[in-house]
Amino acid sequence: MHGVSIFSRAAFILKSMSIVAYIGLGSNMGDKLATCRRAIEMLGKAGRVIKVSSFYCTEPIGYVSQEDFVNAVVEIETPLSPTALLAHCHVIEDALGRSRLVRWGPRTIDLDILLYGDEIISGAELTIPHPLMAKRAFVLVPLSEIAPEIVHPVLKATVLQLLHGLREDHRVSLCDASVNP
Ligand code: A4P
Ligand code: MG
Repeated sequence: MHGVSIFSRAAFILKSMSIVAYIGLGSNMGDKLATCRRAIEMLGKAGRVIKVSSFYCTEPIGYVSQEDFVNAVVEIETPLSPTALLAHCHVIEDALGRSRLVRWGPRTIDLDILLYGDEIISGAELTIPHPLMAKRAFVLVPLSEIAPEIVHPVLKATVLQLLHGLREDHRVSLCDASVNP
């Protein structure tokens, strides 16, 4: 009985220390949908996955001679610090065969921490909010599906407002789950 109460107290403390974070997923090599699904399963080890957006098929931005991407966003409640969460993301990327040959180039999976509560972090290894999130439809479309009213802590605008203010028109469409894009 005593053990149970210690356990539930520890669970309560962990939960009260948890932060809600948003992680963007992108894949444009191999079985993109399956890789994204596997990455989401593995994110379950970093906390409690609360929401997952639809999968979107998106035109590549930055380095354009590559295949279309599958992009999605996950909401996770995590007891991990931002750097520990980033390290967990790198472990998942490595396990799913990510190599880093070209910046913005093809990848089996890319995990970006978009938001971590309302924290603002500006370091050599980690910048939160993700510096380019507000300029990218492939992030804002899935993010607005699961968290339209979340406020960007630097820009002080909701995700929906950022999406409506977006000037780029790169293609972002729902993936047809029956095919591997
Ligand atoms: N890093 C700093 N802040 C963060 C953060 N908030 N989340 C550092 C994750 N990582 C962060 O990342 C390089 C370094 O960024 C990491 O070591 C980490 O310490 P990377 O994943 O190795 O390289 P990358 O992804 O090629 O570079 P970067 O700058 O993260 O590019 P993005 O922003 O991820 O863009 N087009 C479409 N349609 N869909 C896409 O998903 N993705 C990219 C890559 C380009 N075009 C795309 C897509
Ligand atoms: Mg990245």
